[in-house]
Amino acid sequence: MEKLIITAAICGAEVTKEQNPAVPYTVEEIVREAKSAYDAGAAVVHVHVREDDGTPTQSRERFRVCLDAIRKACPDVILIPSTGGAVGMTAEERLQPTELFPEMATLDCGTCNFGDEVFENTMPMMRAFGKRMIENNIKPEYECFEMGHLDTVVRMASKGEVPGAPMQFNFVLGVPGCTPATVENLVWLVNKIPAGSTWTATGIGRHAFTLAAPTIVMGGHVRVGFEDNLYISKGVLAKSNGELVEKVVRLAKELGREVATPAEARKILGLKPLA
Ligand code: KMH
Ligand code: ZN
Repeated sequence: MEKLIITAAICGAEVTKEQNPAVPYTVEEIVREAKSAYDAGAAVVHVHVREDDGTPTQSRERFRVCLDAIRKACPDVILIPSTGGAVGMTAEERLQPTELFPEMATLDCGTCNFGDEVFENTMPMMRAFGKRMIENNIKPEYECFEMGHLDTVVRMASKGEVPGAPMQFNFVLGVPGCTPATVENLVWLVNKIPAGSTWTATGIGRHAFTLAAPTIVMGGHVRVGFEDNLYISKGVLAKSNGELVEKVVRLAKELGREVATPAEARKILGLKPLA
């Protein structure tokens, strides 16, 4: 079986230090959390950025500073900046990190409920995001929160509206209001991806590790991190993103799956090797 790519979603836009004091806001804290995940075995870091007070931002300059600082600490890591940002941000605001020409970025595949709010990703917005990623040669990670998101983005790829094969999907399951994090739903989604695609699964909250285990067995890749889950076990806050990644590494070891280095992950994802 292909080696396992572990992604760490270190920060997100919604979680706060009140919920877990280790949630990073400042550049230094973001680098600390990225490094802890990288040292534990994450080949990929999914990046959101915050103002020092924790306010989510999509500022190009804040992204530039954070991405550069993470690269300095974790030289070969694959960075996937968010174009999802936080609920309520405009498309223009959200697209700012694509102006930095990252090798990858997220592309969210449809409007959905997000707890009590609505995360807006209309077809025209998605076309604009797809066009930008084609123009700037960015490989999207297609974030699917709902079953229909997968069909939508595969259809868009067939029309050339978003980058096509090989596609990388992230099935984010268990967001309140969206598709639940069950093995049945995961299998349904994985059976529908185009041949030659790669996929990652993200279980939200208490589903982080219960979805990671079947994903490891099924040959998918795993995302964990404070964006998705703040606990290492029931009622026990994780001390760092590294601790969450370490748990996935342990699961992989027990289940006989090797963990990919960033260079191996680049190959699996069809990215260019680093010069
Ligand atoms: N913060 C969520 C509303 C992404 O990074 O592309 C959206 C999100 C998805 O986190
Ligand atoms: Zn995100």
